[in-house]
Amino acid sequence: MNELLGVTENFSEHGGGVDHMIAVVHWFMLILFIGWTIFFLYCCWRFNARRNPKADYTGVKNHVSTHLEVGVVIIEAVLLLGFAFPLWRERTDKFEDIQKQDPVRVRAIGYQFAWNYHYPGEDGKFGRIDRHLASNVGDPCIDPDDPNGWDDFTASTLKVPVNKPTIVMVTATDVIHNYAIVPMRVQQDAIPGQDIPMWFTPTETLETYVVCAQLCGDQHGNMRGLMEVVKQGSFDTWAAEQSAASLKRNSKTEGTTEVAVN
Ligand SMILES: [Cu+2]
Repeated sequence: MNELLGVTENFSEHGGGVDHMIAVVHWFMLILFIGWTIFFLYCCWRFNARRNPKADYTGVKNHVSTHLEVGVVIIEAVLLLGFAFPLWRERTDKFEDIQKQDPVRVRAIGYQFAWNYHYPGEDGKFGRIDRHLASNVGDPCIDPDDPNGWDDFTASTLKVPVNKPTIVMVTATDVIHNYAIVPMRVQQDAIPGQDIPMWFTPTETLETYVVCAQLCGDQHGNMRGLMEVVKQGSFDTWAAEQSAASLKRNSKTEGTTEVAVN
C-alpha cells in the first residue's frame, strides 16, 4: 500500500499503526468515492430533461430526508464517541509510559532555515533554559549559571540509538516551523517559546532526513537536516565524548557557556 501511495518506508515501532490507519482511511475514501459516483450517475439518468420534460416546482413533500440526516448524525456520533475515541486511547502510547523506559532526550530547535539539537549530556539533565539569553538564531538558550547545563552539548545532526525510545522536545527561535521525520512517522509544530514533546522508537540503523513541514520563509524548501540512527554503543561513545568536551570547555570558562550553533 505504501509503495502504491509513494510513502517512505517506516522505520519506527509505532509507524505500522500509523500506516495501517492511513490505509484504512484510503479504503474508506475509495468506497465513498465509488458510492457517490454511482449516486451521481443515477441522478444524471433519473432527473435528465428527456425523462422529465416539465420541471416539478413542489419537490419532495415527505420528511424522509430529514429523518435520514438525523440518523446519519446519530450513527456518526456513536462511531466517534463509542469507537474512535476509545480506540485512540487504547492504541496510542502514553507519554508517562515512555518516560519510564529510560528514553534518550534531546531538544530540537528550529530556526530559519535549519535545525539545532541540544542534548542534556552525561548527567541526563538539561541546563535551565532562559530564552532571554538568545544570542543568535537556533540558540538553545542554556543558562550558564546552572551546573546541570555545563555538560550539555549541541549538534547539527540528530543522532539517536536504535531500539530505544527517543523524546524530542520541539521548539523554535524565530517563527513557527514543523519538525517532521517521515521514516519515523512523527511530526510536531515547532513554536517559539514552547518545548513540545514528540517520541518514537527507531527499529533499524539508518541515515535519513528530517524536514520542516510548515511554510516558514523563502528557504523553507531547503530546511532539511540529517538524522542518524546508530547502535547503542556508538551513540553512548559519541554522547560521552561530546559531553566531556563541553564540560571541559565550560569549567575552564567558569560558567560562561559557549555552545556553538552549527
Ligand atoms: Cu521551517
